[in-house]
Amino acid sequence: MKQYLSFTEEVRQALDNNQPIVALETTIISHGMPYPQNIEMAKEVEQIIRDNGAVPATIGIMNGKIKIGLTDEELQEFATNKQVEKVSRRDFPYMLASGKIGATTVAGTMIAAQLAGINMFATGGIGGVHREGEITWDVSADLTELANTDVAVVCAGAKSILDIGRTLEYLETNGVPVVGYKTDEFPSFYSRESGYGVDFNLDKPEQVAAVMASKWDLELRGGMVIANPVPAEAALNFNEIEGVIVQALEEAKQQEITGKNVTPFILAKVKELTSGKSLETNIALVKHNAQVAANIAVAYQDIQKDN
Ligand code: PSU
Ligand code: MN
Repeated sequence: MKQYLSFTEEVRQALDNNQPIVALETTIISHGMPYPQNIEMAKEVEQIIRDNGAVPATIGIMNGKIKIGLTDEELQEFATNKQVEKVSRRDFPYMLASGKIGATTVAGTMIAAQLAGINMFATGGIGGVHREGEITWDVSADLTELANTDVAVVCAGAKSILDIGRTLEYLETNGVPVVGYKTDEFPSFYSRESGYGVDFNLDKPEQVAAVMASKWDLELRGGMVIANPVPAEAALNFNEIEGVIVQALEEAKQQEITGKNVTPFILAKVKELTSGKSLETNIALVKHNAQVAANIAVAYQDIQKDN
């Protein structure tokens, strides 16, 4: 398995020295944001993690290798190359065998992080059960990965392009704890509210780290969702964004968009319909998630040292 992994020097040293590490995904760079905001965001987020005492490991696939940590040139490639594919669990074998360039989703990044021995990951939003998923069966592979792979994911909840209620039901069935970070309500990415609750509301990085430790000490396999609401000053109005989402979903249906193209199509539409306002919110929440993930990673490493 190790033959498929390739580490940057920074990440390699962090692993050797048991330093806290935070994984980052590349789909958010290649398919989630336009250039040049995507590359600016990617570099800023890495720096935020360093400033908070952890080491960033941005993950992507290139030349038949799973890259754990990317150089600035590689990041630039993910931010600009239009051939970059979106890589979830089912895409790994082909992507590695073909040597193509691929950006990892939440599911893909969790797989790679676990292979590398990293259990903390910061992103924007997770995939979930799509609206009308009971008809289309469009359920993100992110959810199955959360059920099975031992990585904690700090996110701003799930976009309400999804059926948040069914997404939370899926997570419950599969034993994935959903922690609200300083919130009782599961956030909906652009907004701090969704109308749905969380399983546990925790206020401190040490508390979240303790939950991670006991989950994995007990070998209760699988991930955790740490839902961290977008900072209030960057949040969008829940009802306004709902109108935009309904319109974007309608267009996706009319154009018969299916499979892995659904999420990128809707994300791009929402961005277009909010004339860029959603992009600012998106960047603000990812930065905040990176900071919280670094704080939790540091706290988790402290627990491991004490044991
Ligand atoms: N949700 C967002 N922004 C994103 C994604 C989801 O708000 O960029 C990306 C993530 O990489 C996520 C993927 O893992 O989309 C889910 O895609 P799908 O629904 O096709 O599983
Ligand atoms: Mn899907």
